[in-house]
Amino acid sequence: MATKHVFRSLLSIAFTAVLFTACGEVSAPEPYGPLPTPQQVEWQKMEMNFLVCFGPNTFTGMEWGLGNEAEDIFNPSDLDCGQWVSIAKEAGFKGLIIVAKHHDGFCLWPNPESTHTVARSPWKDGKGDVLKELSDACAAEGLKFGVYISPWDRNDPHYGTPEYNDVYVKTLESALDGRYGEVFEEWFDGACGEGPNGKKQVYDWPRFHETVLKYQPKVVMFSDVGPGCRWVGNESGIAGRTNWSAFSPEGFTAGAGAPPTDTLQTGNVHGNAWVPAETDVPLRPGWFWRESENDKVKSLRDLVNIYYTSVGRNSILLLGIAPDVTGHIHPADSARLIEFGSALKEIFKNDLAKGAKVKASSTRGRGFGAGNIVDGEYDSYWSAPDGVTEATLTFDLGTAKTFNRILLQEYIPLGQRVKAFTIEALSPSGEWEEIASETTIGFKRIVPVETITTSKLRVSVSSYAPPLLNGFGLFLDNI
Ligand code: FUL
Repeated sequence: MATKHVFRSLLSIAFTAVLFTACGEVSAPEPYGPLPTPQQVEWQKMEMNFLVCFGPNTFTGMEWGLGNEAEDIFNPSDLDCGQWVSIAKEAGFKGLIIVAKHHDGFCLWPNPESTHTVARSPWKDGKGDVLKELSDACAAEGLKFGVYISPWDRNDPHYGTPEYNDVYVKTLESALDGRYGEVFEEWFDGACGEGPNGKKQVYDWPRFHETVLKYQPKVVMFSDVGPGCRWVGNESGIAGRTNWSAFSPEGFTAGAGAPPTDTLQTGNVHGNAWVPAETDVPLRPGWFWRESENDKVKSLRDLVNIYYTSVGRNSILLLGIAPDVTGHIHPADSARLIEFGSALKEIFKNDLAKGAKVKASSTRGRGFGAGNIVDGEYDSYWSAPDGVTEATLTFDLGTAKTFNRILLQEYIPLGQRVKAFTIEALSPSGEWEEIASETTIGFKRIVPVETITTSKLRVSVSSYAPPLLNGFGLFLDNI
């Protein structure tokens, strides 16, 4: 009886296997290396966010306030968070992170742990709350809200003693406990200078992280070394041409204990954690508003180039925005931001690879065909079979197309794999000519090339595991 049962079971497994093969269905590829959480994938899809820098520095013209500024210095005449949000939205940014407390310790919300807050300022008779106004404005427009709460505090008398870690934990709680809704990113600046008593703080990072996660389990935490995302190693808007989201944070800490800046820029090829790079750069020369810098807002060309060297290099862009003393984004800045958003729309509206016929040197099987690369669906991707790490894709554009930007995307939910790729174009005389040779792809890679006209392209990839590509595009930047 038992033998008969086993026989029947084996028969049924064999039948299922035959059916499976007949239908050509194959299983999804195995993941490779460290993987992003679903929140990190969503975060990367945001691509561009504001870092709003506003506080006593706006009124003093300083970059790093001393912490002894009188609270009554903070008095914006017409604070309008709705204006910040609508400019962000129109320019294509998806979230706003507010510098809720900078190194000077002044809190833009009535933090009960501090005496150095908006509650002591003349603004709205001490009844104002910038975090409330901004989180409400974000929610109204469907943008995400994040906070930067500097661990360094030049005002708090406990700073430099173990008690300060308690104060800081309670400060985090009062901004993150849900009273301002969901927080998509918490920004831990690495700066750790001296406090009012001349001492530096020994930060209790595990406790800080635990506190944030307790209230905001879906948050992505930024610091020089993660855990959610890492600093890109400079404030010039430039991620590494090679940029792995894999990273090994062991033995390092934020601030003075961070790895060398070139490691932050490139990540670690065989890193053991998923800690993608965030590229923070101010729109003006400084992070905070200054009258004297109204004519020094970055040019449109600079911003578009920064987009290529950040978002186009597997990073996200965090652009520093400095509202002025009225509490508005100055017209010089808002005009440039809108211009930037329109330029990106203009460049990327016409994908010249749309409708291209794609052939791959090998394909995993049904459901993983080369056509998936150009179908516009994020979760549909081409994959080479198991064991294949070198592959070539040929894109037949039908007719000759003229472009100078080539976009490639890897399907990162299953890891970052591609270590090198070349792009060749078919010349008028029918020869393949190399037009680019690069390393990593990641979530999104935009390769600038000389303007070229061709009807066929060939992309050869070399990777650590079967490559998975879900996006390819050709664009013309005429800005
Ligand atoms: C830096 C800070 O020291 C700047 O003041 C600014 O907040 C920037 C975003 O990060 O490290």
